[in-house]
Amino acid sequence: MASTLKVYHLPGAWGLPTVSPFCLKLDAWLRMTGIEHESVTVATPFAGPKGKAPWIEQDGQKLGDSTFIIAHLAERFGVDPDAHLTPAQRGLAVAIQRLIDENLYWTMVHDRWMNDANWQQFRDVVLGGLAVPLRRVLGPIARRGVKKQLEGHGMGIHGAAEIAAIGRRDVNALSDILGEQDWFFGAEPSSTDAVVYAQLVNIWRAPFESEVRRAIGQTPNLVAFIDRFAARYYP
Ligand SMILES: N[C@@H](CCC(=O)N[C@@H](CS)C(=O)NCC(=O)O)C(=O)O
Repeated sequence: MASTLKVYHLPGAWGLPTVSPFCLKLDAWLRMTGIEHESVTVATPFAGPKGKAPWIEQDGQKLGDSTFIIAHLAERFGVDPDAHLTPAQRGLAVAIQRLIDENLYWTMVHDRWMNDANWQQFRDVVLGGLAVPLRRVLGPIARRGVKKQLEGHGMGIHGAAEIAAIGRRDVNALSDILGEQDWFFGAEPSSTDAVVYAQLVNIWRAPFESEVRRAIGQTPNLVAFIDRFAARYYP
């Protein structure tokens, strides 16, 4: 018999089970599919097989990366919340996921970590699982590491106003794709809704001033979408 599926994620705040959009994406997808598991909160992502959160462990095997994990679990448990999608919608689902995971996410990282006022608050959230003296030492080191990641990705070479414009454009694109629909692909939720919710709610619910957060506030259909998803999967 298979051992319990363990899902490792970073700590939560602001009423969210985790402040990591990738961890929340997986958590939301697990809620959507009803796969039984044990959630384990970790203070740092370093024990994961890729040094990032989330990761899972079952039968002595670890697997990292939310997208690989979801593909693995869908096959292992024979579930597919995307079964109703047309080929064109499947293509669009990949494009939306890339927009969020590979672009919009990095605007949020910039706003949380590089904006001084936001960082004063966020450091105690993101390092909240560590003892206070360790937090004080690790905070600046972690911040320098994230700055390097941002530059390596490419987002970090832009100025704050440019990053805001990039994020605003992503948010408006998502709003245009959703339009009047309840879910990104019509009347039934799919994995894309978990991807979008996890990222948007992490910007929307965080008490940080940012242009991207303001952009979400100016798209009533996305705000309604966040509330709809939360009401259905996080009542
Ligand atoms: N592609 C990965 C990205 C995971 C990721 O970047 N997780 C962040 C937390 S939101 C992390 O663990 N960062 C730690 C680090 O980069 O040192 C996924 O989809 O799971």
